[in-house]
Amino acid sequence: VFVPGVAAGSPMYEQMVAGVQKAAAELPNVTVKVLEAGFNQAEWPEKMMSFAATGAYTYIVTANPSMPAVCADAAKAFPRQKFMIFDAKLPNNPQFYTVQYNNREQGYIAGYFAGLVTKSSMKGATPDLKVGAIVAQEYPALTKEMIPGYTQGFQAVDPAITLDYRVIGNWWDANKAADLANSMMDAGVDVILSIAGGAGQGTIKAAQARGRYIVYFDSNVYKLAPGTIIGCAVLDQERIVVETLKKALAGKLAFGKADIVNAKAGYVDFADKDPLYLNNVAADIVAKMADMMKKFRDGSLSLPVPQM
Ligand code: RBF
Repeated sequence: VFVPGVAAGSPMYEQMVAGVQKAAAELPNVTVKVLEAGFNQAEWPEKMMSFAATGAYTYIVTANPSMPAVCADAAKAFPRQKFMIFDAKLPNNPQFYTVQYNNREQGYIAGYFAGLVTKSSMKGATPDLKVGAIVAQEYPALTKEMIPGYTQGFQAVDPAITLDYRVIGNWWDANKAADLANSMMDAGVDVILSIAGGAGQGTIKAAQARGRYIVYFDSNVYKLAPGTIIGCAVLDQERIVVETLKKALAGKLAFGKADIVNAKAGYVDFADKDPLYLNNVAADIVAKMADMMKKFRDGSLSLPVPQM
């Protein structure tokens, strides 16, 4: 498992590692090595090359949308090496299996929730119709899918709602994230979407100190800050990692294929069964979210598949 960053605090990476370990525990003769490649993205291709050069791994498992490009040289140098990349897309290369999420649906779910909260009379909601997003880094899945989906979601609640959007510049600087959060809260923002891995801790702490709200991406993390993190638009990366590894080890995984999964299939969802959600969110918002999520889950609402 090649973690492009650090697993702790990064929901998608924590789920990937957990999924691989779970599959390995259930399958005979599988051993797992986890390499954390750290935050210097310029070093990733070389680290991937060294990882593949060992020849020790039947499959290299990794995750994030930049990894097909990061793996390219290693794949060419070691044509028998197989890669499974989650949260990414690379079709038509028999060394790779990839699966991406419908991040537009994920963004919409977070945005619809944020819109309901900013319009509400919940304790931490301000009179301003302003929602926030603090992101670590810009990349196509974020700027073309997640943020447009988020915007579509809160505008479906009220077209007058506006977005305060800030970029930290890396995935680790919690102090900078807190500064950005405080500056947007000064401007009247009451609910902030965090897509920033470990740096998001700063956003959470800042919102907690001022009684405002966080909507989170990827994993159910209500318990990190109950009553502050009040909505989680989740991806079931752990489940798809387990399923994919089991298929591969049974000789049934179609390498060369690029899959995409969505809310109807249950891999993109809203964590709305947790008491830390139900007990901390106004009942009318819970009801409106349930109506909206029912449509995603039964397929009567769906958003276009990302083309990137
Ligand atoms: N997500 C994290 O939680 N932590 C990270 O360190 C991290 N690093 C990333 C680096 C790059 C170059 C890219 C493109 C994405 C990264 N992601 C990271 C984002 C992650 O793959 C996913 O897009 C978001 O978590 C939203 O689902």
